[in-house]
Amino acid sequence: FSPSGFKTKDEFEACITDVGNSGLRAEDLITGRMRPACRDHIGKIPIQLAAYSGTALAFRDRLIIDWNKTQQRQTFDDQKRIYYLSLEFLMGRTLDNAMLNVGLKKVAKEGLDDLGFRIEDVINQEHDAALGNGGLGRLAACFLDSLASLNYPAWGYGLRYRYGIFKQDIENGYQVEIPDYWLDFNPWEFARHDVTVDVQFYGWVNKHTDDDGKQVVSWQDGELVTAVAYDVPIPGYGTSTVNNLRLWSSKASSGEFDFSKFNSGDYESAVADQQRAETISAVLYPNDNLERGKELRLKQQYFWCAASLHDIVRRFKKTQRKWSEFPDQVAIQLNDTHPTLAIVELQRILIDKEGLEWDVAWGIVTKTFGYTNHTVLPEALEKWSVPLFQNLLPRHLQIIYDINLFFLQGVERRFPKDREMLGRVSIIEESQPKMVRMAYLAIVGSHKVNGVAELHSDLIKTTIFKDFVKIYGPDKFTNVTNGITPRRWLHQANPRLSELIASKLGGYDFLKDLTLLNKLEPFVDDKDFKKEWAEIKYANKVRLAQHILKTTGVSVNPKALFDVQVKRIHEYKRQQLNIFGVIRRYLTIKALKPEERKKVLPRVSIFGGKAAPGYWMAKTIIHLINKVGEVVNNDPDVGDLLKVIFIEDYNVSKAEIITPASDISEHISTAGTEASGTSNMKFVLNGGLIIGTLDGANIEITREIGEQNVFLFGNLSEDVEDLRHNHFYGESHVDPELAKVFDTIKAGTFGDEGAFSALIAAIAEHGDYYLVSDDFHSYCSTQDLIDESYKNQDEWLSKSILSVARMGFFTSDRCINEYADSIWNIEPLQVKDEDEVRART
Ligand code: Z16
Repeated sequence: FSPSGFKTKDEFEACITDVGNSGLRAEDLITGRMRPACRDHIGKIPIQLAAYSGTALAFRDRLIIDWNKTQQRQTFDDQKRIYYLSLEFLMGRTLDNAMLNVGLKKVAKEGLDDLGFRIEDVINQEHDAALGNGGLGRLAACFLDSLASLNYPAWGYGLRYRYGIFKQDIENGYQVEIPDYWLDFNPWEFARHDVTVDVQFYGWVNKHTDDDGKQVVSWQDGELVTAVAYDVPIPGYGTSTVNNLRLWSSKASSGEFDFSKFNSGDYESAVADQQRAETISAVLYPNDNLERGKELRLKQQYFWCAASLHDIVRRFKKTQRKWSEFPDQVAIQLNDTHPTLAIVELQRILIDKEGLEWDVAWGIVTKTFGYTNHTVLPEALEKWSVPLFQNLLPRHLQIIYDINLFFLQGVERRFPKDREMLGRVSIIEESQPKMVRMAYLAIVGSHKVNGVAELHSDLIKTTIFKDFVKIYGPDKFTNVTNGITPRRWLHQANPRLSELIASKLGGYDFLKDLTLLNKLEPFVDDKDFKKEWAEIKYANKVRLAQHILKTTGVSVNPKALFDVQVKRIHEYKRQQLNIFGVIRRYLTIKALKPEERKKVLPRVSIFGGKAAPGYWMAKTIIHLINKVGEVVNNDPDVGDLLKVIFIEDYNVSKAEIITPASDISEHISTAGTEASGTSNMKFVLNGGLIIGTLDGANIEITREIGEQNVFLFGNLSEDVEDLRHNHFYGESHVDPELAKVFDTIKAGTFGDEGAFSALIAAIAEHGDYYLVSDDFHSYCSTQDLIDESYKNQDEWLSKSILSVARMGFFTSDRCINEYADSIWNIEPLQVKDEDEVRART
């Protein structure tokens, strides 16, 4: 038995009391290697923390072996690889997932039990890896899980932020941001001090002609920053494949950095130089669906793209192939426009460093890249000012101008009569200052562009990228509807439901082929099955109620209907519509006579989500939710009939508790604004029903699970433009029920009414861009319908079961297979039978 090869609980125990094969004992971890804050707490929490590190290191050792094997096999096999470039990877916790993927959670549970630990407590010691904002970052994490589970040779590339998304505290009803320093003890990363890349910034471009009369271009001077690789193992479920996520960390370049300054009295400026370099990977920008054009953000983007491209090219060159074979070996997917500079960087490497002709190089580049768009919101589309670019990346700006020139020449030839077209599609916007339009650059430099749900993919073709469809034809644009990994979002988050399903389906195969869930349909009339289904939901609600009590001090009745909206706070996602609806409900209850109140279905309205620190209106919405909660939760007329909860610091590990506990969840964005949404999928997969607009993936969810199982409301995306127009030019008025809600707020019922005036004015006076008033009536009557439906528990359960049975389509495994077939042209690696894993818990 080797420490990393444990199979039984006894071997596992030996392993963790000896802390894997690291030579450390648990005491060493407490006294020697833990941060001082933990050492001070010896005897309180750190013993749990030691159990966590012991367990994590034992599993990590195990993963390393498969990781090395996978990497060797991929190198030996030398197939085409997919590189997923994402500025965000919202991974959450790793240990639980690793235990389940390796198939040894049961062994670990029993071993920890023997040693006097509860596995849940041990799992809860781990800090979330929160290197993302919301849907986009979590999608990248789900994709990594699917890529490994399906044995695709794949790498993720990202940034190793020292601070992830901020931690959210609520103080007096206001959001307060606390830095998320998460790297104190992270057993899941491996510093690769042997893998570094020097990345250049600023400087100037030298063009001259060499002896053969060939033009040579070089980018000179400026400053160098070193990228250091940190590798994170990504285990697949039920397979020995362990892929790699490579995150870059910035530090002062040893070539550049002047160590003599330290000694020569210039200590301060030496430290400043070092800090400036380290600043690049210091912090994740906390905006979701908003780009602000800050220089440091552009630096992050180039730093990460340059390091990743260098790494990819270095790996390719080892194979001694011709450059023309590059697209047969390498596919690169751009997760939004954040990594668009990778296109320019590859072109630069090929023409300036490798000496290829422009056209040959450009052919290779466009065959290599694919671009995924995640939004149509104009404020989220990246644009960089030309002067900023010129200063930071002078050579890249020249290449962009050349790309644009050749592109526009082609357009002019094809559409000689349409002069205005050139201005519309130019990569350079002729504004003051000029701007580089990154989405256009990404389209021109890729062979495929995809949206993330059907409606969204149609919308980009008919609105923001309409001209490009004319230029390239419709085949360049495609749809890949988002998905989620059922391993984390069903099996891990809701183990009892997963177990019940497995008991009926004869095993856990559905976790690898989610369409097998349809075999649940016959059980929709099975009384015992339904009873168990209901009990599991109830148990999950009890667990959430305990969390709510512990964190907010409010006691909620788990028998009430749990209504959940958890996601980033944004006007387009319309948490304000939800809270206005809650206020209306409060007013309705207050107006009832005591005996009438007995007929009201108790409801708990649960909110969670972060506002970008600079997004004032979003913060106002959080404030209102909390103020409404204070009043409603303490009103004796209301009691259990209505509770309003704001769960602090919504993140991946909280989502794992919240998602399985919802009866209804809200996906109520203004039609046409939410590209896809992915929490909608998570909730339905866990047996919750949804209320939603005809937006994003709600539409496809409805198609799959049946209209009778979804509570739809609101205006359609095709009518939004006219409605907005009417707000200004037609007769428009605030919905009368909504007006009563506004009056209540203005009367000071929820504290200082001035605090909320901007929120009301946006709707009543400034054009109601998000159609809150237009949709209010329809929203409220649909909520009333939900109350009625919930009273018929038998029918409700049938809807819940049928919905789960029909969710097979929304696995991220299906997405990844679609990307692999239609965009990347890659095949899974054959994994030998003896390497295939192992009984599962
Ligand atoms: C983001 O999370 C999304 C889009 C975007 O432009 C930027 C960020 Cl940080 C989200 C979309 O809003 C959401 O609808 C979608 O489901 C998700 O990306 C994944 O595609």
